[in-house]
Amino acid sequence: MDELLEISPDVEGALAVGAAVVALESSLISHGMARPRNVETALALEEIVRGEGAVPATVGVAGGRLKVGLDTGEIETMGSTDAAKVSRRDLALVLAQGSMGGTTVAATMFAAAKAGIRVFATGGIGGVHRGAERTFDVSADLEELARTPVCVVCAGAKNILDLAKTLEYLETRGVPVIGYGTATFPAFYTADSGLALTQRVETAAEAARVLEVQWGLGLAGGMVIANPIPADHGIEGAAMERFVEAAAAEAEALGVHGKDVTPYLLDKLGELTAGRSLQANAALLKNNAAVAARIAVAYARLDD
Ligand code: PSU
Ligand code: MN
Repeated sequence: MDELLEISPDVEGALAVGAAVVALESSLISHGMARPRNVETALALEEIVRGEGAVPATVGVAGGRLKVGLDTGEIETMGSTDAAKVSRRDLALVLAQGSMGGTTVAATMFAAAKAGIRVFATGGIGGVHRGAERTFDVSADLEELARTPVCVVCAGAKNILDLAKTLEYLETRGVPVIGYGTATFPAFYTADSGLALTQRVETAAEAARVLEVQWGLGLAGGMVIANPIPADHGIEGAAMERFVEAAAAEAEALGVHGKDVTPYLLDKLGELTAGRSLQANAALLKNNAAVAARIAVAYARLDD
């Protein structure tokens, strides 16, 4: 076994026979949601993936190893310990020091690719922050999407970010952003950001075929499958916009910066929406896990 990368036996077994596997992130558990909802949601996502006929692989860092396929005990520990937020640049230090870490989209993509997993479900990707022209705050998730061949199924990105700049950045870096049954980029809590997408698929089979062509051509990077929040769980765009502006203003006034910005804003939005943002978050995560599993199953079938 690789000393630094540990793949769980069921994930390894599935990969060995070319069966469908879906990676799941753990910064959601360490920083995205409070306990006990974080652990409940993480375990529910695994169940949904299994229900669609794929094997879940929750990624995280523990005991000096990058783990692909945390077990239930490890997920519970992650959810109740003070784990670090681990993006690409944090991997080496957190592994070297043997501490626990929840992996972001960037670090989860890196681990998934290393293990041979091609499909990953998350809530929302990081992106270009509002005011990035002053702060240079651009999530490492975007660079990872440009370089690492993993398909990320997400509900777009939160409008705590500058979504128009985020899409421009992805276009520049050659990352397909494909609407899943939608012609506009979803804004996480809100199904429609109003920003048009030029790429769209309707089914999991169609998405799987695009993956096959992307990597068959030797295009090295990843792909975003933008899957809107289910209609009955969305929060109205204008209301959300007011909450985001309030949260962002407070973060700026308090001097919150760097890796603390995203967790701070998420927490603040939970407060401002009286928990509605958390319910919406869980609903869209489950929806993304199901779609990712269907894409992974369709992708695995292409080789049969
Ligand atoms: N967006 C969300 N919820 C999250 C994150 C982003 O709506 O929990 C997390 C993801 O793990 C994402 C990370 O990869 O924050 C991005 O952080 P940063 O902007 O510091 O790169
Ligand atoms: Mn950042």
